Amino acid sequence: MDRKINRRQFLVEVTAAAAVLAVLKGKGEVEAETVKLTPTPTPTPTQTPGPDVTPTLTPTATGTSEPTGTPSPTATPEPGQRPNFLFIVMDDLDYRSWAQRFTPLDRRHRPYYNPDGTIVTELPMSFLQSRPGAGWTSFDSAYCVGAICAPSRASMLTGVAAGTPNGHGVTHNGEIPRLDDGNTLPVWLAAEGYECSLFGKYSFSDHRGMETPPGWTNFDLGGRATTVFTKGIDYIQGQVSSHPDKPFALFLCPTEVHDPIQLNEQYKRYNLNLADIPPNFAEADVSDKPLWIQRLRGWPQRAGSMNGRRSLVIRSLLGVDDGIEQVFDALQQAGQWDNTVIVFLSDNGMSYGSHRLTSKDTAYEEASHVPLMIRLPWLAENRAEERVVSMVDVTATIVDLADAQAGRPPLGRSLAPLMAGPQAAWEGIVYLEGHGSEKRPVYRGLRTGGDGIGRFSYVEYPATGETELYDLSADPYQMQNVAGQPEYAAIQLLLAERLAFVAANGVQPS
Ligand SMILES: [Ca+2]
Ligand SMILES: [Ca+2]
Repeated sequence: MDRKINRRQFLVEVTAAAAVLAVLKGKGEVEAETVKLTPTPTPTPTQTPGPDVTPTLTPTATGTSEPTGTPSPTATPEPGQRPNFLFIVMDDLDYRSWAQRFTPLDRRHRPYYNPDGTIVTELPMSFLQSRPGAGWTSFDSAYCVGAICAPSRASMLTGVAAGTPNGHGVTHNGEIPRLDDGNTLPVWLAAEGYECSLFGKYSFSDHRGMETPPGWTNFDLGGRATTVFTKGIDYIQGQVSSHPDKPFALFLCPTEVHDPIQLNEQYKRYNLNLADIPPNFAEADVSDKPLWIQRLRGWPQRAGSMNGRRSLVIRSLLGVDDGIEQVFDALQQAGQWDNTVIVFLSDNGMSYGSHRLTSKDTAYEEASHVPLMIRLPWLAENRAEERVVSMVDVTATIVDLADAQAGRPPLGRSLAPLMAGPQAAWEGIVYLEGHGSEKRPVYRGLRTGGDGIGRFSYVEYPATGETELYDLSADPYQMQNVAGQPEYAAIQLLLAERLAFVAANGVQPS
């Protein structure tokens, strides 16, 4: 593993391995093409099949739902002008719950119909997902580094992993005191003249009254979206009147949709149907999985409880979406809409019974794949990006757009070129890690999907020597671990080598 590794060489080797794999698979059992040399849309397993109908129940306010307008002539902010940043950081919101269409039902549990006779379906955050005001990139393959609250949020604030040599050290919930909070994103932004504020959740089980960490002007912990967004709106209105020329970075971090969920009044009696449960729910054959999965006992075997839980999540999101509309209105009224970069994301996902798991903190898709949307107000179009990105890329993006200096060697890279031009090169290899518990061994892994490499999930458990490799183009639900299978040997070797580099250095190769 001490062979010198660099990105260019990796691309050459992985392309060759992909060609070999394609030939091997052409002979036999696995049908779907595995490795593509150009980015491709993955099948989106989270959407219900059927006609793409426009929901009619809820008007989508000011949104434009598809690419409109002409490309921005500059694709950059005004020279010398630093944009504001608005972060909306959700808690435990998995990609599937966010992206999946559901069917609203009337009081007698009947669906609504469109004029053409098709059943009305809705997205859980139809206002935000209408991409109001244009300039949005929907990153449909975004991953957190550690798939649990405090480690993930610390990665967002530092741009590094937890357990690598230069990591932030917050490997488990409750360990936020281990964070060197004098060297974080708000500190770097404050050094450039930003006023940084956080309303809501900071790490995990935050105690009110904790000392305000460096970099923050306002640091007001706790609260559901209704509370957090009200404070955010007050701040936007007050900030602009008191010092309109000072750029701000505003983090609104509601507790939704972390358990326990409380619903806004108007959604307590809201009825809906969900799409079918995914095939990896209560996975029947786990003989391909590591021992800790095989040893799980008492996993949910009926979908009802999991769908009940997810239905609650969706009704909660309807309320959060209403609040986001009010926050955006406040930005517009304050004259800051055209100068504010907006980032919407979640700290981690949730398993909902997939692979017999109910929670998070694993490398599986359900736990580590999160929603991510970013709006650059100087762009005129909306678009979706399928290539794989990481939450630490978001941190690098903010540093880039603010023209700030990161105080830590970044694990991620700025997404700004990717948002400005879909033709921009993007490797699409991100690092995943989890630091385990009594029953779950420590893992580290890579999720891939970008230029030159297909969609794979590769995970190692150093304590047990077990490995998992999923060929996600053929097996999006991770039903069959192909680690050790001869046709994947070349790909697995390259991924193992690359993973070893990142784990040993805390950065991607240059
Ligand atoms: Ca969380
Ligand atoms: Ca299986």
